[in-house]
Parts: sequence; structure tokens; C-alpha cells
Amino acid sequence: MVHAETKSSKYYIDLEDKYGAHNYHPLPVVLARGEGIFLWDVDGKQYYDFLSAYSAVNQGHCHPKIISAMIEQAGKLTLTSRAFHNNVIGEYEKYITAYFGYDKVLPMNTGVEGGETAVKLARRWGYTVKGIPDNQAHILFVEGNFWGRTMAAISSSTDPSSYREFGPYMPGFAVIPYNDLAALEVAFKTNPHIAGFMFEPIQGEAGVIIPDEGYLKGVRELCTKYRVLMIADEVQTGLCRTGKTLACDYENVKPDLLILGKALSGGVIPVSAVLGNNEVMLGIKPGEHGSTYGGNPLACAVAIAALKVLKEEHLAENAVVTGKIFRARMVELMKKTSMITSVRGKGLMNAIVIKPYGENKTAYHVCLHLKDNGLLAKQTHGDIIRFAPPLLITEEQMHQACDIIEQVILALR
Ligand code: IF1
Repeated sequence: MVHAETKSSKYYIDLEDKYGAHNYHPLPVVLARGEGIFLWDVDGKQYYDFLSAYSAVNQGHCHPKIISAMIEQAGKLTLTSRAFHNNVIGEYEKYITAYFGYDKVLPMNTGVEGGETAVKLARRWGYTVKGIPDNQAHILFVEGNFWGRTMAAISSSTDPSSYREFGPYMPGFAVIPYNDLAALEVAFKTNPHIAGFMFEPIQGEAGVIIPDEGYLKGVRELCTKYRVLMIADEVQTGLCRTGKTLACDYENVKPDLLILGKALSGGVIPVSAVLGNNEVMLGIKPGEHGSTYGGNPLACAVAIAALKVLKEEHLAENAVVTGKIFRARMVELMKKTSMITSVRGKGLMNAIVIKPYGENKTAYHVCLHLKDNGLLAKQTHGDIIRFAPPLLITEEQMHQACDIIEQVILALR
């Protein structure tokens, strides 16, 4: 076979620049293949993937069991729409509701559609069960939240780069400080029309912000006391990323609505889901919500395989062990350089904070040097670098990756 000539990275970057919207500013690397924790660019250079597509590739790139489940289903039936039944969605719904311990699931595609669905379920529950007067339901969010790019999602955002110059915004949303139970109780006491409180158990985009021990339990207790739905956005923290199946498991807390996405498909196709019990889930009647691809047979087959891999390969347990190695290595590194001002994380959801120590020495530049040394990571909010490899990384590979980080940081200090 005549191999297509290898085109340069510049060729591909120029195509994107000319024909694609400029809604991203990617690192200058053009990837062509992924397997497990590794990515290869068009020149065949290998990288450790320490972003995992923002935790959508927890199971590793192109996991063979997920790919074969996709290929098998793709040859049979990929999409029926929900106008008709099919022989996959029911099996998936039974499997995922038993997996997480809920009565029902509403299948969608992207994480933000999961968030939108949770908001609609909560508002509907607020009117029909809690008895909030029509059109007066409030949903409470926290500062620093990120749950996607739709108008509702950015209407709750406190990050101008998410919301500015996109108004007007969705009414009925309010925001309180994160990790602040007193503020939560004041909000619940002063506003009887709050239907739901939606938050991330660990804030990802905000820079891996971990709330105090007891926060999750406190949220659960206050939501129960004031009859507000506790809505956990586990799109990024869920599916073993933090070292437990769900981040809420650290405090044995069960949200009223659980939002999943990203790694629910192992990074293969968009799959999201909202899980809850009948009192909330049956509030939406036939024909009142849905999506063309929501719950399609291909997505359901892929999601079953993706969920099985998490359990079969003990990825949560591995995230705990290898995450501890990462943080220990970074703490050691902190002793050798003033460039790193803090290290934080749970499981394999970690971040370091880089002291902005001069021109061309920001977190972005560290990421450029990491790339040149074979490791891909992404900065957030200027001085924070998130490190989130696929959860099947071995202890040896974690040490090798930390060697690269150490080498880059010490060369830059
Ligand atoms: C981008 C960020 C991460 C999420 C949580 C819902 C969603 C996300 C906790 C929506 C999505 C993605 C979006 C993507 C980059 C990435 C991201 F940097 F934008 F903020 F992960 F931190 N809840 N996060 O993190 O899921 O609709 O995207 O499937 O927009 O650039 P989605």
C-alpha cells in the first residue's frame, strides 16, 4: 500500500486556522494516534497524555474492550431515535441504574446536556412536588462553577471568559461561595423557591479546588433539611477519576440527581446521563424532553463497556495509588524550586500552581516545555497546571512522567 505522504504539523495547524472557528488555542502539537496513556503526533513522537481530554479518557485511549463493543454495535444498529424502542437502551438503563443505585436514568449526549436536563428536572420537581409557584423556581450554583458552554451554563458562571458578551442570561439562577455551608444555609433559609443546588464535588476548571472535609455531607444534610435537590455534577470528578467511583463516595453522600459524562464513553463518542429516583425522574412526561442521539444503541453499548472497564481494571484503586505517587513527587520537587507554590488533588485529579516568575515563564510556557519533553498537560486560569492521566497509568509510568515534569521545572526555575 502506498502510504499517504506524512504531512507536517504545520500543514494541519494551518488548515484549522484557515477553515476552523478560532474558539480554541491548542498547544502546537498535532496528534494522530492514541493508545492507553500515550499519544503520538504526526511525526510519530510519543507523549504521556496528562489531560485525558479533560477526564473523558479515564480508561485510556482506544481501549480495546470499548472499541470492540463499538465496532460490534456499529455493524448492527447505531440510531433508532426514541420514537421506537431498541434492544440495547433498556439493558443499558438497567445496568447503569444498578451500577449507581438509582431508580432511573435519562440518557443524553454531552455533559452540558446532562446539566441542562438536571436543571429542567429540578425545576419541574420544584413546581409539581415542592409546590414552588410557577416560573419562580431558583437553581443555586457556586462561584467557580463550570458545567459547559450553553446559555444556561454560562448564565450561572462567575468566569467572564465564559459569559461576557453573550447576554442576556437565564433568569432564576443564583450563586453562592463554594465550600461554604453557612452561605448555603442562609440561601436556603431566605429563599423558599430554591428547587436545586448544583455543584462539582471537586471543582475542575476552577483549578482542582477541593472543599473541606465534611462539605459534601453538610450539603446533603442541608438539602434534605430544606427540601432542595442536591445535584452533583460528576462529569469530570466521576467514573473513578478522584479514586472513588464518584467523588461523592468519599463522604458516602448520595445526591438526588447525578450528572455523568466524559468517561462514560471512555472518550469514544459523546455519552452523558442524569440519574435520579422516580419522584424526580418521572416529573418529565413523554415528549417533554429528549434528543435525537440521546440513548442511541451505539452510545449505550459503548457506555456499558466503558463502565465495565472501570470496575474490571480497578481503575479507582489505581488512581489512589498512582495519584499519591504524583503528589509526593511534586511535594519533593517543591523543595527544590520556588516555582511551584502548591500541589493539590485527589486520585488522579491533580494540579500544581506555578508562581508567575517572569516573561515567558508562565504555566503555559511550562506546558510548552513539557510538550517538547514528551508530556501533554494544559494550564487553567493562568497559573495552574492540571495533571490528569488515564487511570490505568502504572506506578513505573507515573515515576517516568514525574521525571519529565521535574526535569522541565528544574531547567526553568
Ligand atoms: C471546553 C473546561 C474542563 C465539566 C464539568 C460539565 C461539563 C464539563 C465539571 C460539560 C466540561 C470540558 C469542556 C471543554 C473543556 C473541559 C473543561 F476546561 F472547559 F472547563 F474539563 F474543565 N461539567 N468540561 O468539566 O461537558 O458539554 O463539554 O461534554 O468547553 O473547552 P461537555
